[in-house]
Amino acid sequence: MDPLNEVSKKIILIGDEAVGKTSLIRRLVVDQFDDKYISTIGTKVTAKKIQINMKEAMTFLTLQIWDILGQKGYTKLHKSSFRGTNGVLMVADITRMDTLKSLENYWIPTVENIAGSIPIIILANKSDLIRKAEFKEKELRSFANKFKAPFFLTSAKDGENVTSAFHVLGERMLEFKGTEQNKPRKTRYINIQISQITTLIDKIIDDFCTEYGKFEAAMPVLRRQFEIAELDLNSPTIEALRLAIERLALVEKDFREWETAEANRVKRLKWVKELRMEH
Ligand code: G3D
Ligand code: MG
Repeated sequence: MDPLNEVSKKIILIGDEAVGKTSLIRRLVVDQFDDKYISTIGTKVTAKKIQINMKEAMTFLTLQIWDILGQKGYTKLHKSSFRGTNGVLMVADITRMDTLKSLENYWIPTVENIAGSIPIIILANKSDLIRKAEFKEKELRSFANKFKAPFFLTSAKDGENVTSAFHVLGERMLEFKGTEQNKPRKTRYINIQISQITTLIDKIIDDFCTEYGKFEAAMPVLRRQFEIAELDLNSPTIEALRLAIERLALVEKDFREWETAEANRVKRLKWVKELRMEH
């Protein structure tokens, strides 16, 4: 047994809004369900070390867990976020059938297009609300079989299967050999309605990240400024977006020339104006 077997992998949790992604991360990392931790976790990449015993070898696996920002339609943002991902927890909410459909129609193809066929685990979260369930374990099983993925009924609230789900993903990633040759796959064409404001915010995020240089470093900055501007990516308003643009310009003036930051501010505000005129 090699006690010095240490590996680090990037994983992401994806799925529709409010399925419980942030809560699952919090449950794994701090073993809490309470909201008081929500402001710290979810603003950055969280690291969690787990131990995996396989074939008589023990591996210390550090999971870099990404709580992905934004729901469907943030295509540029997600493209950058999913890059380099080694494994995915695909999360649905057991009380909403549409969240399971979304995995099939949107999230799974989106991940496959960007990261290829990497290990995925399907989670039906909120198992504590089983009485309100819109789908049963049987349906979940046949759904997961289609993607040859393990599945779990989890509850971030009472903790059921949360640790197991992360562990099984860990095992799959350690077994997975495909990374080097793993070419992105073009799967089904995804046809969803995306609001114009979502498309615009996605473009502004991309623009800011380009200015900043490094995506991973730009993300916490964006999250922080969006928080201050009260810009909720899942239900954005024009007012909050304008404020966010002002905030980003202030930040940009710290690392870019004043003229460049100012030109970016004006350019982005113009995009917002054009959006308004189209209505
Ligand atoms: P998201 O990160 O996927 O958007 P959140 O989802 O983790 O923010 O959770 C969305 C809501 O679902 C939260 O409720 C959260 O408390 C609740 N939730 C998450 N996981 C579970 C679970 O396993 N069981 C139950 N009963 N609720 C859960 P609020 O009320 O804060 O919006
Ligand atoms: Mg969240």
